[in-house]
Parts: sequence; C-alpha cells; structure tokens
Amino acid sequence: MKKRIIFALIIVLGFIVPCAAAERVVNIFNWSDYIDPGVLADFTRETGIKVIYDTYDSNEMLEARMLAGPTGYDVVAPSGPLLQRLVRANVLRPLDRRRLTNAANLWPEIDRRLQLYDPGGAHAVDYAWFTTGVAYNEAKITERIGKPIASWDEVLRPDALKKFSDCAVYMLDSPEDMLAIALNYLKLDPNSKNSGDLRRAADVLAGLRRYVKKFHSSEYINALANGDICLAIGWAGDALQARNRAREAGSDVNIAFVAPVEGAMISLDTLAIPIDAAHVDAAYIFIDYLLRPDVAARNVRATNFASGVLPARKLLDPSIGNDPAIYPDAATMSRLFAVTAPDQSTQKLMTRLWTMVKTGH
Ligand code: N2P
Repeated sequence: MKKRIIFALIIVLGFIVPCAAAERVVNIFNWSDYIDPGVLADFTRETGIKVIYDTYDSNEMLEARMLAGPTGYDVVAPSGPLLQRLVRANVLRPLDRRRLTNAANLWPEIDRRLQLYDPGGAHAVDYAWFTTGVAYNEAKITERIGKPIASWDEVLRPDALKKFSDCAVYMLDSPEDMLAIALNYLKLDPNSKNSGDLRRAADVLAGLRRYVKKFHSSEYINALANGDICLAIGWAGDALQARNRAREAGSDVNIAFVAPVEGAMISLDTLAIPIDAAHVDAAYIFIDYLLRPDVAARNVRATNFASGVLPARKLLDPSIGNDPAIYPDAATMSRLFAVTAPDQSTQKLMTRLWTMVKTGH
C-alpha cells in the first residue's frame, strides 16, 4: 500500500516539478519610455508568458546591476559601448540567431554598425537607434533668439545657454553622450580617449553648469511637455514623446528636436540575455517577438525611436516613417558620430570628470 502511494507521488511530482521549473515568465530590464505597453500585454496573451518589466534611465544603472549579479533578468537593453564592456566582462550569453526567426528582419546597415561593439552580432541584436540632440520649446526659444536652434553654438557656449536659463534647461545625465558632444564641438575626435581632450570637453560642460537646472535622463520628457523647461539636450524619441504628450494634453506647447549641423551622436540600443538568465527560452521568444515587423512598428509609434527592424518602417505612417528626427536623412546620417567603450582607467577618468561637471568638484 505504502509503496503504491510513494509510486503515485513520484508520478504526480514528475509532472509538477518540470512545470514549475519551466515557469512561464520573462524578466525584462529596459530603458524607460521605450516600449508600447500594449505590446507587453499582447505578448502575454499570445504566448502565455508573464512579463515582469523593470526600467532604468542610464547605462551606469544597468552596468552596476550586471556586474554585481545575480541580475535576476532574462533580457536587458545595453547601448553599444556598454554592450562592448559587458561582452568583455563575460556577463552576456552568446546569442544563437538561429533561434530568432525574425532576425531576418534586422536592418543590414544597423546590424553592420553594431559590429563595432559586438563582432559578428554574437551577443545582441539591435532594438532601437537614434541621435542625441537638442529638444526645445519652439515659441520660447524663438522669443529669446529670434530663430530655431540649428547649431551646438547656440547651446554649448555659456553666453548662449544663459539666454534660456530663465525658462530652464535640462541636460542628460550621461557622460558618454555629453563628453562626446563637447569633444565634437571642440572639433576634436568625438571618440577620443585622450585624457587631455576629455578634460577640455569636461571644461566646456562645467562652464555651462550654472545655467543647467538639472542633469537627468528621463524627467525632461514631462518637463518639456508641461512647459516647465524650454530646452534639453536629450534623445530624439524622448523629445518627440514630449511633443506628443503636449499635443495630447491639448496644450499650446510645441516641442522640436534638432540634430545640430556640426553633427550629433548616433546610438544603438540592443537586446541581450544575461549569462545568469533563468528563463532563456522565454528570453528568446520575447526578443523574437520584438523583432516582428508589426510589433516593432507599434513600438516606433509609441516611442518615436527608430527600430532596427527594417520592414517595420514601411508599416508606419509617413509622418513617422519619414520624419528625419526619427529616421535621419542621408545628409544628417553622414554627420553622425558613434562612440566606443573606453578602457577601465579612461572610464574612471570620465566618471570623475562627469562628477566635476555636475558638482564643480
Ligand atoms: C528611452 C531612452 C533610450 C535611449 N527613454 C538611451 N539609450
């Protein structure tokens, strides 16, 4: 009798245990304001996989989580230079593209640019790409300088930026973006890792500090939309989200975005699987879902960030698919620069310089 009960128990547990182990869940750590929430709901409806979704607004936050471990995440979204560092640190799982049916939809040109950070696309696929430029309130800026922003000269000189300090300025809290922008403005190599060059770039930014209300990488969306600030150095899609939020609220705030004439930074954000991911199958299913053209198109509509999925563009209304702020035209494209990861000691220097820019010491 006892034997029979034990036997039955083994059979029952034999069914339950594997089911529990393969719990249908995926833990995502992505940038804030970077997805259509409806996509997550539909993913769960279509696959039965529950999504636990967490956000960040700086590569530094993701890097700290990845290096401290265990991450607790199945999919993360590092930008190019961070991807490069995470690959070096061996904290990402090699990505088997054969498990991603929709990888065939990846934009060859964008995929090629990704090679700079992850040769052979061995650990990541592109999620979105964009420029860092200037987002501004058209009326308030024209009122102050009589024309729209076109050049970094209108923003990166203390005398120029001062003109906007009464209506308030935010700047990204991102040394990677801001130092590269300042290097380019100084006509130095925007990807320079030379300590003298980096110090000069930091000095340019430090000279602007008194006119910057806040260094922050996500609050500028609402601050622009509400009219609390009139200018931000920020990311293209976020600027257009601010424009759309103001329109939806029926306000007369009109936000524009420009990649200035001297050139702007292009960034690629990617999707990758941490080495300690507990739900690898679900991670592949989720990444593959985001690479589906109709799903990618929904995310572009919601975020205004260009997708690395080429056929998504054709599904977009021309007001989005042909908006040069989202999909830069060839002339702008030729003026964009990309940056790569610094070595550890240069990264330490950049972190120190950035603290100096923000605090004065
Ligand atoms: C989304 C910002 C993503 C761009 N709000 C920075 N990688």
